[in-house]
Amino acid sequence: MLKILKVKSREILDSRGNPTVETDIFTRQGVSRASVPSGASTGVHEAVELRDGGKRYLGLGVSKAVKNVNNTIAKKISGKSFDQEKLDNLLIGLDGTPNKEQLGANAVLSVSLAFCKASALEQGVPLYSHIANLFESKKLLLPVPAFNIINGGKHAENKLDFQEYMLLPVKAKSFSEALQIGSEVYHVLKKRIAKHYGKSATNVGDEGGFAPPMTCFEEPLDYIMDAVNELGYYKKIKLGVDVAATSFYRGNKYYLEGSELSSGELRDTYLEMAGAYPVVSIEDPFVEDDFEAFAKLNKKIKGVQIVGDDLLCTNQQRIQKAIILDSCNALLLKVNQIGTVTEALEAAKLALKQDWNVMVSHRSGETDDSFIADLAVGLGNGQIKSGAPCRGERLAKYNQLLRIEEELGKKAKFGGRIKWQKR
Ligand code: 2PG
Ligand code: MG
Repeated sequence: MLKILKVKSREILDSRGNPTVETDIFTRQGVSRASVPSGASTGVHEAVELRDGGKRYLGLGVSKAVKNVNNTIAKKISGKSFDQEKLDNLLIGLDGTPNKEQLGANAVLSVSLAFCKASALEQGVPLYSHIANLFESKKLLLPVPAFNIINGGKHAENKLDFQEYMLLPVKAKSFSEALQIGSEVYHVLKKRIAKHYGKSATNVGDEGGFAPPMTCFEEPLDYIMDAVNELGYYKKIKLGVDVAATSFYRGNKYYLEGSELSSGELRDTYLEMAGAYPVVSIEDPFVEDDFEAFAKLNKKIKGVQIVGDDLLCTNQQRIQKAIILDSCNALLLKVNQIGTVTEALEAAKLALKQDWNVMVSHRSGETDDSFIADLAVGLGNGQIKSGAPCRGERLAKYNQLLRIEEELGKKAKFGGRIKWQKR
């Protein structure tokens, strides 16, 4: 049990320049600070991010959420002792709604994350070790990074409908080698895009990937593969996409690159894509509530993980439903979709018990908080996505993984849980 002496929350800005919540928890050992990220392509079933509305910050202020921490939550937890589960249960009860709309998931999560860091500090262990203990995980594992190097969808002002085109150096020997591969491919890709589309096409989207004026999903995949081949990394890498299909779904149809597709036609498109490119990960291939369409693809496709993000929203009930219907075989784990560390760990546990893969994920609006890097190592799930190997808020996570790798030395194992090749 750890005694909380004081709690102090404030409004800061995220990587898109929008307000978000940062909270400090004071214990006898010192101050532990955490801030929360924010999505753009948010699932409707996510926990609620409390925003002020009104004129200030164009309605996006979080002063109410900050007040909820500094008043309501602080009153209940200051001077009292907790472990993570006890604190999170108190926060869930204090909010009292299924989606944390009363206090705001942003308010609740900032406290939950800061407390997790404070607990590691109190025990004098690294955050990843503390998370591994909480998770009862036996192994620490450096995750394979999924670098989102071309941005589309809601993260960029171009015509690409798929939101993210990712490079996964699955056959790198270590996390540091994976990061090096990611960085080299990123820079060669930049030159190739500049050559064909002009320099302004190398401007980047929200997650640090390029946002060139490409128009069909094959183009980014071709450009990435050309850069990979130029560098001789063909055998070391695989590709992934986050389709975020809800963003181009209207009235029972998918509007992809000017064509109107049924979910069956879209499924065939994915099957062709997986045949033509070394794609091993497809996230949110269909609209967020179509568990059946996911299941049909999951059944047909081989050697590819089908990742539920908007579909699952890190929510145990939705994961349970996807398990029953066999809708996917991987969970995208976003702590702010559910709002507490305990619930996020439970969601991961449920998925891993089913032998699913788990990919720990950032949000498109981020801060320099690197919690998810430690989270991935502590869970030992083997995968993380934190955007491109570019922009400070993305690299805060990748650089933390470098430090962890250094600290673990010979014990630093890399990417072991990923089993898509066998599927
Ligand atoms: C996603 C995420 C993160 P956002 O869809 O997976 O890449 O985007 O945070 O906008 O939901
Ligand atoms: Mg997604």
